[in-house]
Amino acid sequence: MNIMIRLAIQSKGRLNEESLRLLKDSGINVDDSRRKFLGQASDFPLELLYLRDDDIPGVVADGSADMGIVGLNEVEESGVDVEIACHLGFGKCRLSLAVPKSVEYEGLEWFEGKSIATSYPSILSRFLKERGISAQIRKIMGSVEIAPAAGIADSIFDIVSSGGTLVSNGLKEVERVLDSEAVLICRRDLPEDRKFIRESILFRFGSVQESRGKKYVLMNIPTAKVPDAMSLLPSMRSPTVMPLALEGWSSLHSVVDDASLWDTVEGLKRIGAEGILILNVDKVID
Ligand code: PRT
Ligand code: ZN
Repeated sequence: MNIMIRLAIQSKGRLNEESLRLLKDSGINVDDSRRKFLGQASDFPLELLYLRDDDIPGVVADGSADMGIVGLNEVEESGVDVEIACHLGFGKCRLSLAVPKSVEYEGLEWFEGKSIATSYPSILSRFLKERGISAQIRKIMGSVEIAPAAGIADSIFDIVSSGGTLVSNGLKEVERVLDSEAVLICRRDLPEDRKFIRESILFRFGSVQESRGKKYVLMNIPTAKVPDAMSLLPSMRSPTVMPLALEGWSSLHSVVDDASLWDTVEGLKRIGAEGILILNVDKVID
């Protein structure tokens, strides 16, 4: 029998597309057109199991799947014991307490004796218990943000991303309880003969993540200006400097973070860099 890893991902929803993209960028191609319940990678020992996100931590914990890609919020809510193998940098959000914006909120004591609507009762009750607050938790599975206006609860505990949903429902975020993002989880009792596949997935995911948000920059620059150029590039790996055939000029190559790209490039231009090329970084292997 072929040794394989079974990876559970969200079948549809916010994490589905990014999960598939991460696999594809990692050279793991799954034929998505015939997506049903199980999919098979064509060029990697991996089988995909498409599930609702809520079910992923449980199936990984019980070994029905070996690994999973799911929001940390779902892992925490499920309370199961799985290994968080790595953070994946997408699906970023937070779980927060929010109250009607008219409330003069001064601290967590406000919640004492109040009702809170949420789809995350376990995380909320753990949080309140740790802080010694007793409140009434109302579990509702959708449209939590309408609960206060509908008279269902005094406040809510829900996922916030941009905060737009809170604002449009007349609510304000008052306590940020958990920062979440998609994570790669792994069953604790992964059979020994599958561990090399787990290592390969981790290595590939790491390289893809490392390359994101980075650009490769090449330019020609007067050799006398190379030290100035180096000082403009503080956060970078050591740049490569090569002499050009043209006397007194060098070619400088480096990797720059997207966030500082334009500032850096403008600075380099000011000190005399020419022919600046900015290229996408496909993979970074450390
Ligand atoms: O069907 P299934 O059960 O698989 O999916 P689901 O409907 O339970 O989950 P889905 O697809 O909505 O979200 C999957 C995961 O994405 C969540 O568990 C989080 O880890 C992550 N995530 C990231 C988010 C958000 N951002 C997010 N903004 N999940 C939900 N939201 C909601 C939020 O509750 C709010 O109501 O989006 C709304 C808009 O948020 P604002 O603050 O940007 O307005
Ligand atoms: Zn769900």
